[in-house]
Amino acid sequence: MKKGSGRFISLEGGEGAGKSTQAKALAFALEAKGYTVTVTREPGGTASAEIIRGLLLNGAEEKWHIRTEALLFAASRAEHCAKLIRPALARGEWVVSDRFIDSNRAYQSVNGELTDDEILDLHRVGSENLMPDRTFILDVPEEVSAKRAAARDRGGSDRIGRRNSEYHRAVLAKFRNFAENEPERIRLINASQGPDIVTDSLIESLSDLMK
Ligand code: T5A
Repeated sequence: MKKGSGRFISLEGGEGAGKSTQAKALAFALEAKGYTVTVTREPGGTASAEIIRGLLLNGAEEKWHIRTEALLFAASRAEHCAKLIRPALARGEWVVSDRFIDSNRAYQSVNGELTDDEILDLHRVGSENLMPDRTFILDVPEEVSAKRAAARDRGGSDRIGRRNSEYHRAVLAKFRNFAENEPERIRLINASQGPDIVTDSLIESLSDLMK
């Protein structure tokens, strides 16, 4: 069943905040309301973008310079937007993406080498500035996020997940800052609660887009 026009939702937050869990649960809840939903993720989402994901997330920390890393995330997103997200939206579907541009803005700017404007410039060139209609930052205290990430990874996190706690704390501060500065698009969600309660909060915060 298909209803209304397509909407683009992204889920953001630190490692193990529950984004993948909520992407599936949100899609299920939207489908129950009669929407057709495509669930996807970044980096990745298409066959070629998943190859870039492997390049980015496997291997040693020093494998990529931070500028190369930012470009590769932008390249993966360009593929994802052109081949999966835009076509799905054009068909009138809802798209729920586990991470998108705000992860790029948060993770690749914390060391100060790249500015937010530079990362947004890459997005303008690569993805013609496609922005989500709504972005949820799943906010959990550091200790909860660490526990959930450990349960998920069983000890082996990826190249970026392995960065130290100071780095991840700075990423979380960036996300909270985005929500404060862009309140219309970006909503901070308390994701420490049980999964069903979190999904209910997401659905409630989408009511204006469902009209
Ligand atoms: N990255 C990404 C960048 O640096 N720049 C970019 O531009 C982009 C797009 C890969 C890495 O790439 C970086 C960020 C990352 O370091 P990823 O694969 O999304 O990105 O990495 P993670 O954030 O680590 O991804 P996950 O998607 O695996 O974690 P989630 O989705 O946040 O957590 P989830 O849902 O898998 O849950 C983790 C555990 O917690 C439980 C789950 O059952 C699971 O065991 N859980 C809950 N438990 C209790 N209550 C709840 N509400 C729960 N929700 C989930």
